[in-house]
This record gives sequence, structure tokens and C-alpha cells, in this order.
Amino acid sequence: MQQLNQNTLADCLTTATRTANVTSYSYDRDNLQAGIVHFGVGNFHRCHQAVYVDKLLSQGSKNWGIVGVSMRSSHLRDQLAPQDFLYTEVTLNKDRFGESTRLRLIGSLLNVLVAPENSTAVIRQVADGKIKLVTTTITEKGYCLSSGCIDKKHPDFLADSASLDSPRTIYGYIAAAAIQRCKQNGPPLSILCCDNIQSGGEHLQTGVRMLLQQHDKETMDWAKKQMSFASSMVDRVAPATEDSLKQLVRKTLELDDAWPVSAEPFSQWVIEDNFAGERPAFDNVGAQFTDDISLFEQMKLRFLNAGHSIISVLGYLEGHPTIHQALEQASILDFVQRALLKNVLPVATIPVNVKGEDYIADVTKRFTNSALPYNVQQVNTDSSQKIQQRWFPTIDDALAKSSTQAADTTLMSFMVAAWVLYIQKALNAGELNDPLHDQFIAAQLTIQRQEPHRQDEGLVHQFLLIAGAGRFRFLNSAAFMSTVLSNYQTLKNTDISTALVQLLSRLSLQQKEVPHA
Ligand code: CS2
Repeated sequence: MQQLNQNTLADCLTTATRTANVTSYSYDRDNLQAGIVHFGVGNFHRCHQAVYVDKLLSQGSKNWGIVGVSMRSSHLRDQLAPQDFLYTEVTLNKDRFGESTRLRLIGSLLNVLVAPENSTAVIRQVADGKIKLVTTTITEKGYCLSSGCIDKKHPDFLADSASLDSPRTIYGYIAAAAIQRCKQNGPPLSILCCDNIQSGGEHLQTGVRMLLQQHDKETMDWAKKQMSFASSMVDRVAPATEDSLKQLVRKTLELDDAWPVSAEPFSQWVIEDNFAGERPAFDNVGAQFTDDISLFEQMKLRFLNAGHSIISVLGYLEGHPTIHQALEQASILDFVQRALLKNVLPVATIPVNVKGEDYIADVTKRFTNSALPYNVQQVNTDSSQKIQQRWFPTIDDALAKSSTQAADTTLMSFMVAAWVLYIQKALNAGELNDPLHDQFIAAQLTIQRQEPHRQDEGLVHQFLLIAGAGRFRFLNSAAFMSTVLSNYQTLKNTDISTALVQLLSRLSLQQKEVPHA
């Protein structure tokens, strides 16, 4: 079988489009110019932003091609280079690989650079005056945060503070490129965060400015006028690529695609309207610009991502491999819906025009899509970085309001306990994928040695501290923490299924009793 590339695609399209749900970019790729450098060319980027850009290019804007940068491995470049960086985006609906499956050939990715192989090429690329926009999906840990702020003592940030010759962080790359761009008297540059983090644009601005302050004050002045830093809310569920997906593409196109990507039909992109230079017309291809991004970020993190992490932790403890399989267990479905409705919604501020109940219903429905085998361990990856954005602010907001009105934390306190147990079990099974893995091990050992009489309490406290709970007030709330502890002990001593069912029936009973109270 031939491999997908520009030549083989041209031959295949005539037959494939006749027989299946296949569409392809129709622009002349040889006449495109790169206008975007994207850091973190994972599956998410390839089925989200790259698709929006593909549509933009299809509308005739020729200057917004993407050069991807892999921050660590050369894997993606090695897979995609032989196929001229073309790949297939597969939209999966309920009838996995059935009639409603759609294939789209994406042409917007023009090249992929591998940062550790040639950092100079990456810096030169971002400094190139034709580049107008830098975007990022480098995951939470890529921002080197600690307690919600950039950790100046993070080894990578320290290295970039000492020298920008071969940067290690996103801040270092952007700062080094800004210095070159300033020297070349280059045009303005917009930076846009596309990760699931709150205020990502602000973090990027802070980190880049800290490094410029240190390395080149002249560029610092230039950057204040010529660079913008914005955040965005990105949303599309995109599982890891499996062999079965490659086979589907192979069968349909009669070509081999080494790294296709699949995703659900839903896609959303809300972008903070803050661009230093030219703004790509993403609003013509389904995205939305807004002046107030924080409400959108908050809604996505506190409902969708929070829900995802609830299901993935409970799913792991119950032995379910994927999100939709976990939701087939009635108690997990009931739990996540109640948690979002009763613990999150009452204290969340959501954008006008969005109805919280509807958003929750839509999100849960999307998660039940059995065509998307989204692994629970994919969501649990880096959970120490995720729950401090997804769960902790909700708990604090509820505690802050609890004196004035009924804000409930029952389900969230259960989840915090379940997460501690998850870390412990995943650690012991050698299945914990977390940047703070070693800190969890060290904490566990210290507690076993030093605090044998209050092990559970010590463990819960230490694990939460490692996950950044130190800056949240719930850690100092004796009432909240004692509920977490008793939940943890129940979970440890009972099986999770029983603990879940018991909690849910207690809550149902309380609900029935309320009208008579
Ligand atoms: C997920 C997200 O893996 C995770 O942590 O919660 O990647 C989620 O699938 C996306 O944010 C959906 O837009």
C-alpha cells in the first residue's frame, strides 16, 4: 500500500470521495506561507486548531500555514515528514467507523521542527517576520507553575534564566525569538495560549517578560508595544490514535497514514480578542472572539474538565478502561451529574447566554459517546496539575459562600479523597504518570517512617499539598478536611462501588426529606 503524501493523495481522491465520506483541502499547498508557529503538535492540536486553520486556508487566506514545534520527541515529525505533513482527521460519531464517520485530509501543517534537535531553527522560525501568531498546547506542566505562579526555581526556568542559547521552556523560546525579532526590527507578534489552563496568556506574558528583563531590556520595551498575549478556551475530545483508526483510514483511502487523528463531532474555540498584529479570521470558520475569556475558561475547566477528571478517577478505581465505559456504571454517571449540578453550578459564574444545566447535560452526553475510546489514564495523566484548576477553586468558592448560603461540597470532598486513593493505587501499580511522581513516593515514605500513628491524615494532607492545595483555603478548613479524611478511610476500608452507592442513596434520601424540613 502506498503512503499518503501530496502526490498519492491527488490520485486517490477521485475514487475515495466517490465511495466514502471523505473531503480534502482544495488549496495549493505549494503556494502557502507559514504565519503560525505552534508549540505542542499533539493529537489535540491536529484535530482542533489545525482544522480551523485548514478551513481558513480553504477560504483563500494563504498566509496562515502552520509550522509545528515538538518540544520533546521527534516521533510526530518522523511519522508525518514522509507524507508531506498531511494527515487524516476522522470525526467519529456514535456508530464508530459507521456511516456517519467523516474523513478530512488536513493540509494546514506545513512542517514540524523538533526543539531539542535544533533550537536555533525554532528560534529563527518564530523570529521570522512572516510569522504573526504563536500558539501553544504544551499541557499544564509545560508552564512550569507552582501554586498557580511560574516557579522561578523550576530547573528548566532556571536554565533559561541563565542562558537563552538553547531554551528549555516555552518562555525561553518566545523570549529568545523576541530578542531576534526586535533586533531585526520585525513586525508585531501575537501569542495565544490554547491549553486547558486559566489565564494561560497571562502566564506566557509573565514568563517571557521575566526572561526579557533578565536578558535584554531593549527587547522588553519593544515587546511591551509589539507583542500581545492572549488566552483561549479550546474544546474537542480527541483520543489517542489506535491501530484500528489507521486501518479505517487505510481501507477508506487505500493509502497508509502513519498518524491519523480522531475526534468527536463537537468542536469549540473561544479566543480572547487581543492581537498585536493581523488577526486571522477564525470567526469565519466557527471560532468566536471575546473580550472576556475568563468566564469561558472557567466554565470549561470547572464543568467539562472537572467532570472528566471525576469520571477518570472513579473509573480507574472501579477498573474501567475508558470514559464512556465508566459512565455505563449508573453510580458514576449519577455521581458526576450530581457533582456538577449540586457542587459546581451553584458557585460557578458562567457566560451569559449559556444555561448551566444545558451545558452539563451536553458535556455528559458527549462523554458517553462510545465511538471515542478515551482512556481514563489519559485524563489521569498529570492529575496533580489538573485538579488544582478543575476542582480546587470550586471547593474554595463553596466554602467561602457556605456561611451565607447553602453551598455544598459533599461530592467534591468525596472526590478529593478518591483522588488521594487513586494516587496511592496508581503509584503502587506503577501506573502513575505525573511530573510530581517522585514527590508522591517521597511523601509516602516519610509518612510511613515519621507519622505511623496518623498515616491517613498525613498522607491526605501531603498529597494535597503536592498537588498545589497550599494556596487554597479548604486545606485549612478543619471541617472540610475531616470529611475528606473520613471519606478516604471509608474508601480504603469499603470497596469503591459500595461507597459510591451508599453516598448517593444518602444524598437521595436527604433530597426527599428537604421539602418536609
Ligand atoms: C481531558 C482533556 O485529558 C484530559 O485531561 O480532560 O484533554 C479534554 O478531553 C479536552 O479538554 C476536551 O476539550
